[in-house]
Amino acid sequence: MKALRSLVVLTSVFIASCSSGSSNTMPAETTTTDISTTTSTEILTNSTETSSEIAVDSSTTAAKSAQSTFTAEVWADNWFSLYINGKLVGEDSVPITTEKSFNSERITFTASYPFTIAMVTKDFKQNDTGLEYIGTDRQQIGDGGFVAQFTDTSTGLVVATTSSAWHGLVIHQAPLNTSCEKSSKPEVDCTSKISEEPTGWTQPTFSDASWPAATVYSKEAVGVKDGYNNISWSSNAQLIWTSDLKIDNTILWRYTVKA
Ligand SMILES: [Ca+2]
Ligand SMILES: [Ca+2]
Repeated sequence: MKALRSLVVLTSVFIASCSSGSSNTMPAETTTTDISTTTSTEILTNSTETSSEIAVDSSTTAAKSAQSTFTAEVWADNWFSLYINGKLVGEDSVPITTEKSFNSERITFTASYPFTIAMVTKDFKQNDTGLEYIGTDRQQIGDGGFVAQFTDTSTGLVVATTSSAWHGLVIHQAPLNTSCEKSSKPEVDCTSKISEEPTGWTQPTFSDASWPAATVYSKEAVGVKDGYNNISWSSNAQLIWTSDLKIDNTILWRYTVKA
């Protein structure tokens, strides 16, 4: 059997009660499907449950009737989470603690136009040195990269893709001194720059104007593999990261899909 398809999640929905009483939340369903074809049994047995709460951002009946269902398809080296209008709608089913993780995911959510996509992407690192395979002959600085596309299921059209129009903020950068890569004491020798997530950064109202634009990379530069090949990518869906594939390890991303 070539394709290992595991339906990972089917979730539930919470109806949040609003203290103001003036806005409504509506139940929605989020499905995350692990579509990796890696031969790792780790993936086969992996199972996660994601609960999400998807808010309808308007209190009007008219806006609610304009809700559409979207499918997000994502391949990340190595991990991601996805927020729509400030609400978590899904995340990579293979934890970031897994060294080799190149699965892809499909996540379904509902929203109305315009909506704000926010994502966290993480390149695997063993610890704050930014290195992987520490203490082995493969000890190195790993690299990142990811691609995503969003399809409006009512039309079948891809309405958003990763590109240089996305803005990204690095919050974990290591090692700053890449000369520590082969150190026998990287925890002592490697330096890092680690920041908190800005308050409210997933919200539509947050301004990312000061965040740098994404850098686009080739498939070869990122080294796409495994789950990447299970998705039929739009020609507009570009592999992105910050300006440094190696030392920028955790990045916050934002992109708004226009009405
Ligand atoms: Ca990596
Ligand atoms: Ca890295």
